[in-house]
Amino acid sequence: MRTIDLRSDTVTLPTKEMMLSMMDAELGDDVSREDPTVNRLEELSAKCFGTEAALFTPSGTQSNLISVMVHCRRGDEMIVESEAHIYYYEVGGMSAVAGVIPRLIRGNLGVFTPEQVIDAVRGDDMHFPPSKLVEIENTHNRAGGTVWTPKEVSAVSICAHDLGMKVHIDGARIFNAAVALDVGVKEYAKNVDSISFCLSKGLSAPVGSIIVGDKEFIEKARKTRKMLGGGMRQAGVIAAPGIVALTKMVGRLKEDHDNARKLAIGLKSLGTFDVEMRTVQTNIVLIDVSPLDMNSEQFVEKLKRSGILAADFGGCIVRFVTHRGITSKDIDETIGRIERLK
Ligand code: TLP
Repeated sequence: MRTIDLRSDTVTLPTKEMMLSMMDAELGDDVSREDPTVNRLEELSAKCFGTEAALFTPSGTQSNLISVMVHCRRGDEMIVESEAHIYYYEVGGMSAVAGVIPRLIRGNLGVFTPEQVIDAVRGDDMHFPPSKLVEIENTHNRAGGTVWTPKEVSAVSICAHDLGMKVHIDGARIFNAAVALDVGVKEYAKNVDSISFCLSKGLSAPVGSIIVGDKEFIEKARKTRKMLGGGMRQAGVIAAPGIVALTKMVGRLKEDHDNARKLAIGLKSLGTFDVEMRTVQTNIVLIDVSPLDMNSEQFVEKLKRSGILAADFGGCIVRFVTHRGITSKDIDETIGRIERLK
């Protein structure tokens, strides 16, 4: 029985073109900025987002941490959605390493408003930490891959700037958002101070993430990356597939979105558990298995026995993520196997 791996788009393997690009990559010492392939990836990324500069890092987690460390000082406060990846899944790095305290606000499907930001800022009373950063996650992972529109991002950013704060987007899956709305990622970069995005999720590169921003921000980010141990030497070997990811893989994300929708509709039609259709906007499907009198851990275990891998999202929520390794036929097979579960 073929295993169908819907745990995450992080499981995507590099394409043959990516593998070949590693063999041919021109290399140098990237800490001294002498790796032509890394330089090319960074230039390409900045161009793509319309920013002055970009920085290649080993992971989305490190990109987010670097961004927080550049935008904030220890003891500062950051306004963040209550289920944001940076708060939920990044080992508390924002506090443990950057010394930043989170102020949580609850979004609607991951999206919050300028009014909520205004409410969250408590001003410079003696008792409160300075609010210095607003973080937006697009697409929002735990909300189910939900999309912020450029207009929603701009409204929050303008408000944050008026209040003296910077804005960072965790755009690990920002290309999914852009493809879903048929807009360019430049639209998201217009009013924010930094964006991180991942090459190694739906875009299928084996490693890596990028931060984009203005020159001054990226210079500081480069130094902070070095401090965190993320200064890499002949990093062109991993940047080369990143170039393929950025130039060749964005268009195909629509296929993942179509497969996610097909999966959601198919699972809903089984009528055995709840499927939150409002959140099926990109490549993520969340189901609530409580009608089966099971928790997510038990259901994921049961799925595994039928050769389907999904992610335990806590409580009764199970997450399925579509990606390049999943075909439309795999979706039919998944729905069939779930229907036959005993
Ligand atoms: N997300 C992973 C897991 O960590 C949960 C996944 O399978 O979805 N921001 C967002 C929105 C993410 O979803 C992730 C990874 C990251 C940052 C971190 O990226 P990496 O794994 O490169 O550190």
